[in-house]
Amino acid sequence: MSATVHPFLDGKPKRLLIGGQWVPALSGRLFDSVNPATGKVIAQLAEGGAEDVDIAVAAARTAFEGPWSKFKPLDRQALMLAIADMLERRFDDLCVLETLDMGAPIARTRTYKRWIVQALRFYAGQAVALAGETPHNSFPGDMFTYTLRAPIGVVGGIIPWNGPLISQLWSIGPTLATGCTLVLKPAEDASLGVLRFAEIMQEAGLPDGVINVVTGMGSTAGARLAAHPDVDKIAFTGSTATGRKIIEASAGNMKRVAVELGGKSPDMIFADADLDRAVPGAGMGCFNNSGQICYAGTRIFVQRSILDEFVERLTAFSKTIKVGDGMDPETQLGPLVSRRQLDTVTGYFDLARAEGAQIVAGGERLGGDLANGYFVPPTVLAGMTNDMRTAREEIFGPVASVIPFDTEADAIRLANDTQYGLGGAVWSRDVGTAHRVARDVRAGMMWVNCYGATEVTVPSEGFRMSGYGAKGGRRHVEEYLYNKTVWLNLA
Ligand code: TXE
Repeated sequence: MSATVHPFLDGKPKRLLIGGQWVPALSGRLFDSVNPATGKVIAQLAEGGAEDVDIAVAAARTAFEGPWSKFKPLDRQALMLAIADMLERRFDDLCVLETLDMGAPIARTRTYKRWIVQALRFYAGQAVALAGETPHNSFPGDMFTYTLRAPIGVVGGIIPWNGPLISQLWSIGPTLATGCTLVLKPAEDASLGVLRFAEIMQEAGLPDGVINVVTGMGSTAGARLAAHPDVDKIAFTGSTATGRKIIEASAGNMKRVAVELGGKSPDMIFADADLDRAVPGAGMGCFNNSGQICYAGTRIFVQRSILDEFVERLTAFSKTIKVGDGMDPETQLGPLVSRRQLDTVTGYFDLARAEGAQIVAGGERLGGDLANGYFVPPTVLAGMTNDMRTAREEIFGPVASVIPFDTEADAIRLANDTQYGLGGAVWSRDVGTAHRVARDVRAGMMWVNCYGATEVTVPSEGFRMSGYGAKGGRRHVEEYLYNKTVWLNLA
């Protein structure tokens, strides 16, 4: 194991959080957490299995029906605000851990602080804004009707590795706001920040069993959570293939399901766009977090009259990006998360060559000082068509496919020629073009003259094979509640 660089990495195996206690997996099994910048093991974690998930679900049920149900909205709000305050003071601790665990540059993980603290405060506000309705009815006799918005119960949160500190908030926030309880299964490639976050929540007063964390494999712990008969809802973020399994597994007890899945989002650059903004905007819209973002703009459609200039400028821009160990504050792109992800992405480099694409920037694993880590540079593919596999499949690496179009109608047709529907952008100075394209592309999020703006107060959700279920905004909170209609006979 590498030298300790963070107090949380003290050489002791990490445990599961179940019912407020930190416990080993019942099987005693452990798995390694690897720093993708060095390829070295930085911690060992308990490998929770189906039997640990069962105990965690029981603890979540006990908390839901017991002490936690006595927490009034103002009490839940106070807890969330206390967690937000504590995180605000401790955030450096978390962002360093996230960088060591999954590779994202510290310059990026530091920016999560604003987002996470604001998210907790937003959901804290929602806790005191839950309300039913008193609809007027026309039922014969003297009847009074009202609706209650009741917490759905025990939620299973299954999250990926590409930004776990943020991903976990998408289920922790609405769980605490509504009075649900949670069993969280982080990704095997990046669980450390989630475990540390749970410790901080406990210090801030989180009651036992309200949030439980079971680290472990997707095929065992994750699958059990998705199929568990006493889990009322699954909130999943991850691949489309696993999302389909989650939906199937949830059918056993008709769980509510929210799935945020993959994408192959279009970014359309019209000839009248301000290229000084569009080139870096589209570039980082694709390369950010080493391309490991669900809504990354990986298909860059460029109007033919500016194609050569755009490719030249994007190539030049990609070469200015500093790739390296995320702990260096100058680093803009860190490594890919794992050896497996590295193999996937370099496999697509080979496929792109075989399909006849021109690799005008990047396209090789980085060596030299970075040879032990899982580094690839920003990669620009030209000579592409939208029907190549490289342009159709989610790569989840910093790989931009540049594809020409002629007319606005072509751009929209190509943008929609995908199984996905998560995000997309249009760059143009013409307000009509911008609005028509934003209206006609079938995706859950569209950006005009920018890429990737998101905010917890604003709902967003995928479409088609990118999944369903809101994240952010009031709608997100509503998905953790069910509607109960009560009829009173006043006669
Ligand atoms: O994803 P999985 P993986 C895409 C991206 C990436 C590919 C594979 O293209 O290259 O998926 O990544 C848990 N039942 N995205 O294999 O399998 C797993 O333990 C229940 C896009 O890492 O979806 C982890 O916690 N759970 C994406 C979580 O699911 C299961 C983010 C995600 O892992 C399970 C990540 C099962 N049968 C990958 N199998 C995005 N949309 O942001 C696995 N898991």
